[in-house]
Amino acid sequence: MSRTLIAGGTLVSATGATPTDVLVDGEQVAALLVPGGGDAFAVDRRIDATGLYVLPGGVDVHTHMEMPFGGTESSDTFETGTRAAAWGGTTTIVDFAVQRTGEVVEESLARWHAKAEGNCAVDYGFHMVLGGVDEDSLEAMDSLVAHEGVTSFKLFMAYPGVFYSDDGQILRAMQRAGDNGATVMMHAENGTAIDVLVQQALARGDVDPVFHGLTRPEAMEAEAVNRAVLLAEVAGGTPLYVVHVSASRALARIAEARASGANVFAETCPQYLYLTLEEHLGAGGPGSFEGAKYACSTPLRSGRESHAADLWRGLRTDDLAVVSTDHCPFCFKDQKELGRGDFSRIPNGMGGVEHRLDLVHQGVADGKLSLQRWVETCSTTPARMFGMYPRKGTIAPGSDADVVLYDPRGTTRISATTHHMNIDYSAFEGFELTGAVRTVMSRGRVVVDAGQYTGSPGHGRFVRRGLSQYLR
Ligand code: DUC
Ligand code: ZN
Ligand code: ZN
Repeated sequence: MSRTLIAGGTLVSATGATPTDVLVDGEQVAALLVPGGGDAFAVDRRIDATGLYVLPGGVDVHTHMEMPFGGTESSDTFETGTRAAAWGGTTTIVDFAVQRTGEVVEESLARWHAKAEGNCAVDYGFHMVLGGVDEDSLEAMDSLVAHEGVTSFKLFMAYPGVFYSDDGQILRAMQRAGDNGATVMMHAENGTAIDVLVQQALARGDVDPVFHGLTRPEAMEAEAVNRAVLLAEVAGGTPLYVVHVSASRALARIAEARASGANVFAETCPQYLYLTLEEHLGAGGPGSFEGAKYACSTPLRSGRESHAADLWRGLRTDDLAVVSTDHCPFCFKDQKELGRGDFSRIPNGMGGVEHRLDLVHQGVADGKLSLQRWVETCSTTPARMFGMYPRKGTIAPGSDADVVLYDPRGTTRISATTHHMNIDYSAFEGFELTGAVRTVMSRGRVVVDAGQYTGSPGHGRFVRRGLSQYLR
């Protein structure tokens, strides 16, 4: 067993920042020591963390590697996507295994295991998308929770004919989750109403990417969030986690449910904190297809309204508990281009798994978020929310030695020419951010250091998750 001492750094956790030395033994954290306290131990390697933050590895609980969607497949494989995650200081992902209508849930899960096993650079778990709620899939929920370490299920109120569940199906899945302890994750947009708006826009000849956002208005997200909150209440208080929240009114409904004491939780993603409908989805103006790079659902919101400021506030108040990426990359060439002349055919999604820690740290640099809250929303809470704590999400004796050394005075310049994701553009091209990942350790192994990747496919292991540890 090899021993490493990380000395001279400032340990940043969800509760504070303290000068601390960290002793790693094999794959786990062995001890936290006062500065200099590690000098008494014989170690194989000493990492100098002077001037650096030492934080628990990032936990991104919303990614889609090699996912068939929108007539194509997301462009990062488990190998390329988890390597990019490692570059950005994310040491655990939770990806979505997908059951489509008519498929057997256990077989779908097995397919996703086959894609990931032996290929991941960092540890990974799975949520299960239920594309067809029926007696068999309800039974499968019990079995995945009890035996497979899959304890969260995503349902869609959007995409009729693809992943869509109606209210009765949602209620039944929530009731089942209420019984077996699982968390229901919700894509909250009113898909049947949106489809009407989409058809009307196309009939008018409004085909540019910006109409992707204009046909998915804030009200459609807020309405669906409201319905999901009330269905979870009717189901007896099943834990509900709303994914990719982008709009002020959706957030307000979540805040209201939380103020009433409900087990309602939510995430947002960096794209909603930084990018807007006008500047990005509408890039290039009428006739331009540039905005296709920014087509994701829920969509980017208007920069003339207060969405981004409200989302930052939600992160401060815990109405938004988590920042994930919804990493679902499609190359511009040949993939996004499927939607030229018809925005409804643009594959929905953006790549971002590599830059979440930096983009949220910029909020710390700008005074929008505390240092502790950065670690809490990007690592500790996602680990607790999805049953991985304290193995993940903290640096404590016995936890996995997933550690990031972060230079708060460094600079990260985002560009498709330098990023490691398998995507031919960056939604954050040209961003210059305060802070930089210097060293990344995954279960005791240094996988990124001083601009070099030292990991390997297959190092990452499947994480069997327990029930949520974040319930109230
Ligand atoms: N929802 C997601 O969560 N990811 C990709 C596309 C979508 O609609
Ligand atoms: Zn979604
Ligand atoms: Zn997603």
